Amino acid sequence: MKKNTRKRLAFKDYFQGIINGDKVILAQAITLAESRLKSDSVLAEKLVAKLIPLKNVSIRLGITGSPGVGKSTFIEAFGKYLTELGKKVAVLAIDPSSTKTKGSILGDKTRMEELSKDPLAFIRPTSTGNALGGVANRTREAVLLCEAAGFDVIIIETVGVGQSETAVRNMVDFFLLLMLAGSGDELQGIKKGIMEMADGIVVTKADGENLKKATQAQADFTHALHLFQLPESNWQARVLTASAIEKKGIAKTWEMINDNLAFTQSNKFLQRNRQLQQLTWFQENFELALKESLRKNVSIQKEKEKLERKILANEITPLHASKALFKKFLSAGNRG
Ligand SMILES: Nc1nc2c(ncn2[C@@H]2O[C@H](COP(=O)(O)OP(=O)(O)OP(=O)(O)O)[C@@H](O)[C@H]2O)c(=O)[nH]1
Ligand SMILES: [Mg+2]
Repeated sequence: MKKNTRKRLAFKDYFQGIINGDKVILAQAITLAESRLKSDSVLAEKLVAKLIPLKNVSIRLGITGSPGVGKSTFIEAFGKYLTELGKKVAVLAIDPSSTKTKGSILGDKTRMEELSKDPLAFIRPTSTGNALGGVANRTREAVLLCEAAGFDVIIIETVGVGQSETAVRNMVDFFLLLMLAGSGDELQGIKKGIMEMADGIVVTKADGENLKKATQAQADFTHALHLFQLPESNWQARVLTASAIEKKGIAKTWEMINDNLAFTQSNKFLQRNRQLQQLTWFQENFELALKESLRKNVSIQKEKEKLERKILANEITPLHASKALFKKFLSAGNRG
């Protein structure tokens, strides 16, 4: 909506602003990367390419958990802890729910109120909207832009609703799962997959009446994790408890992350993982480009509709139809 009225800066102004760590310009550059306008995304890509060689080496953290588990409150406390250590912290909150309402984003802003006022922090809610597969791309670009702006720790927050977790897992060094004691989280099959991706679990809201349950859940999750095979990093995931409200377990979480980084640095996994993530990025983009060219190709789309009708009329099998379409794409498709 406001795309048309948004003022665009000159390339050198984005570049210089980011190098200077200017948060306003950083935010504008991320908007550019998220824009659906071709000219914007081209400019953003150019910017990222030019900034990559100059970027700071940061720690990339993914934080996930079910709605209401306490992600934002935890990040607020954790982020404040880090800025007090003198670290510059960027938070990119991916919000898959915000197509319909802006509620969650506004909520996040108020929940991270202190952190958002902190001169060492930068908070950026990102609506995934209806971006088709482009979310991962945009977030990666945003990460690189934050690194170029000198941030030491980049936190990517995502709600635990499936797809976005895998995407975030593929762009971070450490993946933290927040869980609530006695919420039934531990029993759900879906959670097992997410637990297997985690380098650490923090049982949230370990305070007041909840403390005992949280300590029990810690033991249960630790037991469950030991039943899993060790991941490629060979790192045994740990389980902690924390209370963001009482500021407990925050320092321990940072310690766990640092232990993991030291461990994966010494066994060389850290570096290799980042390289593999580069390859994933490459592959995903190539596939996106293929899909895009397919979608835009009028003659292929026409042929596709024709074949769809034939499939429905039982005149051709889906397998034959897909082969026929692919053949057409190979011969003429890429010329439009
Ligand atoms: N007792 C207690 N309550 C907490 C703690 N952390 C968060 N809460 C409460 O739990 C509720 C949800 O917290 P959020 O931080 O918004 O949770 P979230 O995971 O970011 O939620 P979504 O963004 O909606 O997925 C709020 O009412 C918080 O006040 C904690 O450490 N202790
Ligand atoms: Mg939140």
